[in-house]
Amino acid sequence: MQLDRDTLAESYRTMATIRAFEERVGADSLSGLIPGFVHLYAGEEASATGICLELGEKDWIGSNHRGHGHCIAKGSSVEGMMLEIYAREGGLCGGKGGSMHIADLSVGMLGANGIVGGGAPLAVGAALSAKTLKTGGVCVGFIGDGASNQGTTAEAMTMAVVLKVPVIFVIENNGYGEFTAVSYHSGGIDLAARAASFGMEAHKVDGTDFFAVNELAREVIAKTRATNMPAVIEVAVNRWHGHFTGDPQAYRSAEELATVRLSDPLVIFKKRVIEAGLLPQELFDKIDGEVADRIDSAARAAIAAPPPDISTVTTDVYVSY
Ligand SMILES: Cc1ncc(C[n+]2csc(CCOP(=O)(O)OP(=O)(O)O)c2C)c(N)n1
Ligand SMILES: [Mg+2]
Repeated sequence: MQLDRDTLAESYRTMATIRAFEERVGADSLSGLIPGFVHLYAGEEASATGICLELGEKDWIGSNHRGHGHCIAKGSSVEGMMLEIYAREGGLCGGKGGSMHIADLSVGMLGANGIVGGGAPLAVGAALSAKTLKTGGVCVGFIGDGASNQGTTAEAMTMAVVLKVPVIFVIENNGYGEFTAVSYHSGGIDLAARAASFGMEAHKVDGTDFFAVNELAREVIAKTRATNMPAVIEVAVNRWHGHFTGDPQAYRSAEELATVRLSDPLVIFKKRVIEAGLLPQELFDKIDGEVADRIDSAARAAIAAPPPDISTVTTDVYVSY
């Protein structure tokens, strides 16, 4: 394990924050407190956290409709995100974007995206700008297994290889595109191998294991940063909830739903770190308590906040350069 104790504790805090955030937002969505669709990232925490730990201020991420975990791992304020998701004044996008359109350029988060496959070209564009402006930055484009079938993704991968830009496509393979299993929607092929056929190095990793994700990310991101060569990481993750909150998941067996929760990335992380004698159980308990308080305060503040004023409806539409 190459990470120091502080980094281990902060990485756990990030994963625990994503989990608690998603469980709260899920419950409040079902109660009708949140407008619009909400897609939860619970179960997939080690992917965003392990990858984003290797990114800095000059780096960007592109995201998708299941983007809360990506935002939190890249450093967005959970308070600002809550206000945004509950459609309140002061949200990261003025309370006008909502769950599927949170963007936070202040931390290099290019935006969640309701268009499946829409994030990959944005990631290539950001990587091209980093290369052109010689910032030393890279861009990670988080896409799903379903999005990896999109034409936009194929075009983005082609472009990335042709232009040699520092982009890392992270395919979060959670086994489903909406309600259709990956074995059917992708024709049973190997997603990393297909991505590799565009001319990139492609890797696979177990997304329930934070350490495996992080070690691979460290190696791949450093190489892309040094060479401008794009790369792919396929992360095998488990989607704990339905495609969106309220999806009864009739297409998954009770056994499958129970089994995926046996590989909880947070529990796996804790066990490894405690057994290695690096951090005590008490510290994890303390972090869990602090995270629970923070999420509860953020949600309460969002519920109490006013909606955006009607006069803002036409603002923030265009960017002035
Ligand atoms: C262009 C486009 N087509 C279809 C949809 C409807 N849609 C929303 S999410 C989704 C599945 C995405 O699957 P995946 O990329 O695996 O992401 P996951 O939801 O599993 O995280 C689809 C088809 C959409 N939002 N945009
Ligand atoms: Mg999927």
